[in-house]
Amino acid sequence: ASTALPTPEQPRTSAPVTETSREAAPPSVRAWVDEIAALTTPDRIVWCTGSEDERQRLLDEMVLAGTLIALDPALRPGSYLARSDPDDVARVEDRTFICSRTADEAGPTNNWVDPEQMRSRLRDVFAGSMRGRTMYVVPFSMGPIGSPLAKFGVQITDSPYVVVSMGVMTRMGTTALERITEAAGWVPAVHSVGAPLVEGAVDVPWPCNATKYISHFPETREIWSFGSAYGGNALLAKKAFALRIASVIARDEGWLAEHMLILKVTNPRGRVFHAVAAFPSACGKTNLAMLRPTIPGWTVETIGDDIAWLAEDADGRLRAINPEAGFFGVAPDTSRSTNETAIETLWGNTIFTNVALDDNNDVWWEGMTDTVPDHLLDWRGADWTPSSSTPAAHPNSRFTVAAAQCPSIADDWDDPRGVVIDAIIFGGRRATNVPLVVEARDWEHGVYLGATISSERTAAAEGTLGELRRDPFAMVPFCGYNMADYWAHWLAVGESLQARGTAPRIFQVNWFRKGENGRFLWPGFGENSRVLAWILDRVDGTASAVDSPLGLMPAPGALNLDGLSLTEGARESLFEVDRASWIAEVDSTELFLEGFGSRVPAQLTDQLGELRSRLLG
Ligand code: GTP
Ligand code: SPV
Ligand code: MN
Repeated sequence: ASTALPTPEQPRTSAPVTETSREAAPPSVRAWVDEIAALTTPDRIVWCTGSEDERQRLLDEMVLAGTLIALDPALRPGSYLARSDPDDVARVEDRTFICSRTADEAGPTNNWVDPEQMRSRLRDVFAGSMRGRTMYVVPFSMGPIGSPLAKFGVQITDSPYVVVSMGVMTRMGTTALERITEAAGWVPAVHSVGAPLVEGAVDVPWPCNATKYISHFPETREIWSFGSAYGGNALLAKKAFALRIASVIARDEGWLAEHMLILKVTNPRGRVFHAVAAFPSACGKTNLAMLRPTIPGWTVETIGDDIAWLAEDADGRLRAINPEAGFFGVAPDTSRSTNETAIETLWGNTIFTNVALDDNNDVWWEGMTDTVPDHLLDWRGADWTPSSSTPAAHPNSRFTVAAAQCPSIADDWDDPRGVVIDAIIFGGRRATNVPLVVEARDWEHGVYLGATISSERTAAAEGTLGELRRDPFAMVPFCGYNMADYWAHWLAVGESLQARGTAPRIFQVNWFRKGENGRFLWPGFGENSRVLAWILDRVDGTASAVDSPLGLMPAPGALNLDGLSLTEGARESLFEVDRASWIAEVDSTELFLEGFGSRVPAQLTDQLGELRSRLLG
């Protein structure tokens, strides 16, 4: 019997109950599972069905084991808090490896290790790594099952937290397994927390290993992840498959796998648009995807918040699907005033990781409410008061929740055909220089804008906060091959679209420019609808623009600022192009491009030259 659901309108959080066994799997999956079991020597093997019963059983087991804390069901039904190991809180980019045949194929932005050398290291660390634990076999589909754009994978993991999270983030279980065929192909992903339980040892709430390997083999399309149970390190369908491996498949098959949100916008005249936007980690994708417009007549609906797969359809139009089925979103600063839609999505059936626990057994994080609770348990479980010197929630604390539970989810969000894309937006977190919005002159200029994005580092990955780094297309941590070849691939896709007159327009935005007082010049969040309106009016042919060295900017009056009280001079500062600092920017871009040697497409060095002469002109 199925577990009683908290409310009648609760959507499915995983696939329906169906009978399964290893017999449902094609021989290649069975043989691989046997091989990994022989290597990792788990005590038990469980083939996951994705049923509600299975999910509840795993949740109950994790509560008993101390991995999860059940929140008060009257306040937040079906919801749990996980506290990770304090050393396992974000993606580990310096332990993320692209093991292509040659270092050149991985390119200068990836950590490359020779595949044979990595295989032998992995064999050593995975040998016996699941002793005393259960090995779960987790079949999944990225994209609506039956979509021509969808792809299958199977993750093996010894973490029940990962199983339950994969059940939210993907279409997981028997419905996926039954459709995996040798012909369709599937991506194998092996994951172990790397903490075998030897005879009589007691487990810890969040097992992991100080040594981590997040390894990808682009040629054989394999993923091996060891030592972490956190987010992108461990939910291998997400960044490892849907971006790093998928970007390689996409290059070979002529489509695009991108770190992009997808949204649907309806203008006051009822015209529907779809747009995608790539911003680096923790730079506003979830917030833009769930935006509530502050300007009248506009509606924004959500299709995806992190990853988009885009391909040309039979009519030559670029279509996008969201390969995921859930959100793994940043908690801090999510509030009714910044992202009311997210707050409403999180009413129940949510797994929170590394947020604070209040005295009512509910969650809290910095920026959630105006008033700060007098007492909390912080993300490590220690007493916390407003006078504490460390944040109550970890800066990269997150929520995991089904997309179907989002009140702004679009009716076409899981359309197997995907949605036709009208605009592509690139962005980053830049306190200086980069204007609020710029339109690219054409596809090549748009690719230049995407390729030269830089952004201040956030807590989404281990590293120095605030440090400026290049993050082309927001894909530096996620591109499975040489970034210069990736730019060439974007140019090739654009050539085909431009030839058919169907290429989406490309824009660059920056919500994070600061004034001299160090405060954001732009209010952001719902007010970003004003920028979206200009972008889509440009697509519609109804908004005017003026030229600038950087590209096209809103003509005076074209950006709707009605009812918005910007500080004195903010409108000008948001669009200011300081020639001296832009020439410095161009110099640094030139050095950056030189790092890729002769692989850099000539179109991009041409764009750089044109930008320099416009700035000097
Ligand atoms: P990942 O899940 O790591 O890929 O992040 P994301 O790109 O989805 O970023 P998200 O929307 O979660 O936002 C990250 C942080 O930026 C949050 O703390 C937001 O509150 C903040 N943020 C988002 N949009 C805006 C904005 O328009 N203005 C300002 N000032 N902050 C924003
Ligand atoms: C990101 O870092 O871009 C995320 C979180 O979306 S993770 O899944 O950990 O990659
Ligand atoms: Mn992301």
